[in-house]
Amino acid sequence: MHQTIDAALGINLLHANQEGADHNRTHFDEWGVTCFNVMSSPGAGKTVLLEKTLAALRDQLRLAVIEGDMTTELDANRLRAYDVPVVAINTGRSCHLDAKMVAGGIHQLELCTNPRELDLVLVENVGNLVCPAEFEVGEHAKVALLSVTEGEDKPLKYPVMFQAADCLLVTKIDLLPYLNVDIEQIQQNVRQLNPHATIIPVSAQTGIGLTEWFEWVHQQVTQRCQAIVGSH
Ligand SMILES: Nc1nc2c(ncn2[C@@H]2O[C@H](COP(=O)(O)OP(=O)(O)OP(=O)(O)O)[C@@H](O)[C@H]2O)c(=O)[nH]1
Ligand SMILES: [Mg+2]
Repeated sequence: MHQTIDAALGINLLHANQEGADHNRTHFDEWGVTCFNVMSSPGAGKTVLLEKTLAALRDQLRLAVIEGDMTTELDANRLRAYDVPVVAINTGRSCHLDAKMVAGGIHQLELCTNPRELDLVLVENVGNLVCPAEFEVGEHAKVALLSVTEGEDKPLKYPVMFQAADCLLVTKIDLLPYLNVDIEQIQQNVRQLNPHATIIPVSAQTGIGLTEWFEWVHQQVTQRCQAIVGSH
């Protein structure tokens, strides 16, 4: 009985969240802005990747960040150094961002910039390998990171994020010489769950793979612009 009530509550929660996510996406679409939801377990390298991305692309694309963390503005402050609009959301006890929180972030963004002048909003989700993938926030693409230090089995044990990802970055590959981990096996395990994801091995430390990532970002933004022009 309790299980039935819990399941129904869960479905209602996800349904309400989905409506909020669709609402956020409608705003992004009206403004001609692409939005990525960047997700991983804690410490896989999301903020370092965003730092590299802001540094490399801020002269080519108009960027903004919505930064989700349970507490503190530590990551948000790291990103503010790149002179792009950064909004911090503290989720308190919640282990993921939801659509309502991101709607609040979007309104804060509107106070500090004209969203119609942006090309891309990067949402860094709370570090967690499970829950963020269940709650859409209005993104056009999901970007998941898995660091090589986490092991080959993680996609199979925690499949939801890997099934949903449009792009998977296998991070910290500079550490491979020091680990007993098979990067081919990581990629095969992801492929088994999600044959269509773009998989890019990267190291933010050495820069390997970052050019491919930047090209993927550009491609997504261009595709969205063309879709908007086509719909008018
Ligand atoms: N060796 C190596 N270390 C990295 C790389 N990328 C990130 N790191 C390190 O990994 C640690 C965590 O990086 P963050 O970017 O803060 O990770 P995060 O995913 O944003 O972490 P949370 O926001 O707490 O979930 C830091 O000490 C980084 O310097 C990389 O490519 N190679
Ligand atoms: Mg971070």
